[in-house]
Amino acid sequence: MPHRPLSRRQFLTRSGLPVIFAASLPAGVQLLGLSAAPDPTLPGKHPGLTILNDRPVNAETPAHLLDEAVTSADRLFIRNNGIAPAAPPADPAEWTLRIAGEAVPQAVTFTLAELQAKFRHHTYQLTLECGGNGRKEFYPPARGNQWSTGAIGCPAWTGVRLRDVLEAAGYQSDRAVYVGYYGRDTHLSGDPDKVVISRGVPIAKALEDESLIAWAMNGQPLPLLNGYPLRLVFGGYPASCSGKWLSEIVVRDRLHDGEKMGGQSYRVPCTPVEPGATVADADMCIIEQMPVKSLITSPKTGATIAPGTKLNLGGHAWSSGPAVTEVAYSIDFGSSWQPCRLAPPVNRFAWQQFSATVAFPEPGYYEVWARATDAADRVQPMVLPGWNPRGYLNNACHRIAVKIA
Ligand SMILES: Nc1nc2c(c(=O)[nH]1)N[C@H]1C(S)=C(S)[C@@H](COP(=O)(O)O)O[C@H]1N2
Ligand SMILES: [Mo]
Repeated sequence: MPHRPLSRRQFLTRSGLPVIFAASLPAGVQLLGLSAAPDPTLPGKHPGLTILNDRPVNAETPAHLLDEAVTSADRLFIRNNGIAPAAPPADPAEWTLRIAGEAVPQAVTFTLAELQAKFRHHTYQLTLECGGNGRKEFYPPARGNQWSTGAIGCPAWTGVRLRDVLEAAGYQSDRAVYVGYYGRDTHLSGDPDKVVISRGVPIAKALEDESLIAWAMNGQPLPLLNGYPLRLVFGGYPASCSGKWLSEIVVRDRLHDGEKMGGQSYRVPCTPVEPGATVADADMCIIEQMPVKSLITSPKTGATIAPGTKLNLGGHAWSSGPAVTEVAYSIDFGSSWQPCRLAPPVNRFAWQQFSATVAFPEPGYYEVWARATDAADRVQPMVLPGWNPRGYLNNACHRIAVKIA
């Protein structure tokens, strides 16, 4: 998706100054800005979020703001491919969700009120991570939002099981292959007939207990920018599968071929390639499971610790279903590793908290690195893993700088 330059009016909202040659700003180039003034706050969002783009809106969360075990709604990142609905629907109870597709003999429509009344409610803490989280580190650079580490969060989601709704719609299990979604956002071109994004998951993933059609985050209605009033949530899969402003689900008898399912979007080379390679669409495979990963959320990078004092290190680790079994930290650039304490997940696809009390031998500059291993014996790489054209799946160890002085 090419990024449009910020319009004159849009930049005015940031600094108060017009950008004189705004029309000449090449697509994708970010303005440096003049001061350290915080970004304007997005509706319902924490002022500390970093805004990467404002059309479409994309904002990530600095690591230290993700310290909570359950991510607050105002701290969850935003990734929009198009223009979000400008205002919430007048009557959210009347919001409709249609279930259709080749493997549904007769399309069925439920209102949100009917979904809430007819099906059992479930709550799970599920990680939502953009497949492009960490893209910023790829070299040669990859096109797209330059996420650092903050396109991740793990709130508690409440809704109904996708499986229960598909069963009530009479889907044909012998024909069902893939589930696709449609949402009520608008294409950047403004063309009402153009679909912004229509991705989905294989039927086996759709039928898992934790696969939700959700209307609440941490017990409150979803924030508008995160899909209010209704969205899908699939933990452990790229967040692009979790459709927002959900209006339709199609149960396909083939691989879903919606917008951004093919080409180079949300796909990686089926076999590793050399950095900078051009890869034909036919040699690209859809990203399914997300890799094992961890994030240090305390202290904030750059912390100063008095000599002789111990550092309380903390953060989260997650994987795509197999639990994280081990998190280790290093203060010597990965030469040696010490174990962290690690909590079990509250449910499958929830992140887990790690902590350690770290001592430093003498004053100076250090980096603390964290590395997670999961029950499938997958280990985070210390440096950037497989380069790919669009910069997906960077699960390299997270690191922070610490000064003992
Ligand atoms: N309708 C719709 N759903 C969408 C998107 C979108 O642009 N439109 N973006 C997807 C992508 S790429 C991501 S990473 C997640 C982000 O969810 P969040 O904005 O709630 O953090 O939503 C997904 N669902
Ligand atoms: Mo994404």
